[in-house]
Amino acid sequence: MFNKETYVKRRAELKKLVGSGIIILFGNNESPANFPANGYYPFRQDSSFLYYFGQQRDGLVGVIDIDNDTETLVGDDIDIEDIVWYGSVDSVKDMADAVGVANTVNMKGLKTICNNALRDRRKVHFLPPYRADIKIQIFDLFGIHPNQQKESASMDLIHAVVKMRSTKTQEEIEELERAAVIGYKMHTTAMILARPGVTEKFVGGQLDGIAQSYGSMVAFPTIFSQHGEIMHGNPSMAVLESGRLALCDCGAETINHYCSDNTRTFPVNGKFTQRQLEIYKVVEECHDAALKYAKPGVKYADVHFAICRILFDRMKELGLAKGDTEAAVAAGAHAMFLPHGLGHMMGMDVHDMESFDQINVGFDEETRPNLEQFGTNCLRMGRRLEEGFVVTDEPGIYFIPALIDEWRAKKHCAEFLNFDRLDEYKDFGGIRLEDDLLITKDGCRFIGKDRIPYHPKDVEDFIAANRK
Ligand SMILES: [Mn+2]
Repeated sequence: MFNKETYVKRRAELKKLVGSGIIILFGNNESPANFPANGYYPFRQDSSFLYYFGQQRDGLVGVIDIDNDTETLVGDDIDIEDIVWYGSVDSVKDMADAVGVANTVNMKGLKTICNNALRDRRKVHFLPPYRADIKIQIFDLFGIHPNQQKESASMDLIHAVVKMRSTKTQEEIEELERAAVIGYKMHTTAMILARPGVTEKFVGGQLDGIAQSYGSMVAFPTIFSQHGEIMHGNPSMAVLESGRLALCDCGAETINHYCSDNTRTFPVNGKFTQRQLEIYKVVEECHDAALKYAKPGVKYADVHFAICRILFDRMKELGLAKGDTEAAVAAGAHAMFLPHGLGHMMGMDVHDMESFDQINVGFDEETRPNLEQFGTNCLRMGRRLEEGFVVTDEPGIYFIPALIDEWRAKKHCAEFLNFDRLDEYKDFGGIRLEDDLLITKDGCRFIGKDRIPYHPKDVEDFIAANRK
C-alpha cells in the first residue's frame, strides 16, 4: 500500500467533493467456490475501498462522516481459530492507524451508525454494489431491496470517485508500470510456449501462474484462443494448429492491484502467412494511429472513429468493403470488422470503475453514448481525455462467420460490404493489438518500458530466437 498520507489526502478530497452526508464504502468479503472455506479466487478487495482505505483484509467497511468530520474503519478482529488456520493479521485498530483513520468499530457498530443516520434523515452515500453478499449487507443496513440499490447509489459519490480515480498520480503510474512488467512476461511466455500440438488451456494456465507469481492475480480472465474472432475466447482444450493465429489478451495486477491489459496476435507456427500479414498490418496501423491522436482535450470517441475510418479505407483496398468511408462509418458498417470500442479506462480495475456503469465513467454531459448502433454501443470510453488518464488502445479486425451470415441475410450495410469476399475469410479468426496509453501533458505514451514484440518481423524473430 501507499503511505498513510496518500489515503488521508484522498479522503479529505473526497469529503470536499461530496460535500455533506455520510459515505459508506464496503470492502469485499471472501468469495467461496464450492463450500464456505474454499475461496476459489484469491481474495480481491474492492478497488474504491482500496483507494480510500488501503487495507486488503476481507470483512471491512469504511465510513466517512462528512458533517461531523470523522472517519471510521469497521471490522471484527479475527479470533484464535482464524489465527490457528490462517495466521495472525493486524487488528482493525492497527489497520486504521496505518491509513490515518482515527476510529474503529466492530460490525455491530456499523448497524448503529447506519440506524442513527437513518433516524436523523441524513444523506447516506454508497456506490452501486456488484456482489450479492454486499447487496444483502445494504439490505440489512438500510432496508433497500437489491433491485433498487443501483438506483439508490449516490450519484454525488460516483462522480467524486470517478473524478479522483480517473487521474492517475505519479505513485499510481509507477504501479501501472510494474503491472506492465508482469504483462510483458506473460505475453512473451505465450509466444514462447505456444506451438502446434499444445492446448490453449496449457498456455493460458501458465500465463495465470505468472500473474500470481509476480503479482497478485490476473487482471481479468485470460483470453488465449485460436478463435480470435470470439471477443472473450477463454482458453479451451483445443490443440493449437500450424497455420492459425493465436490471440492472447491478458494482464496482471500488482500486489497493490493496479492492472495491465495487452493483446498480441501471433502465428502458432511462428510465421505469418501473406493473408494474415495483410490484415495484421491494418490493425497495426490503427493501433499506432491512436498514439498520434490521443491527447488532452480530444474526445476518445473521435479517436475511435478516426481509427474506424482508417480501418474501413484499408478494408476497401483489400476488396472486403466498398462505398464512401464517411457514410459507411456513420452507418456502422465498420462494426462488421470492429464490433467494439477502441479502448477503456484502466487503473485498479481493468475496466476502471465499470461497476459504476460505463456511462458515468467513459461519458459525461458533453459526450453521450450511442446505445442504438451495433458496435458503437460497445464504446466504453468516449469523453475528452485529460492528463493522467490511462486508456487502452485496442483496435482489432475480426471475421465472425455468424455475423457475416446475419448481415448478408438481412442485407445490413450491403452497400458497404463485399459479402462474397468476406465469405473467404470465415476461417481466418481475428486479430487484436492492445497497449495501455497514459495521457501526458501534450500527448500520450505507452505504459511499459519494454514493448511486447509487436511489429510482425519482431514477433517472428522473437519466436524464432526463443522457442526451443
Ligand atoms: Mn482491454
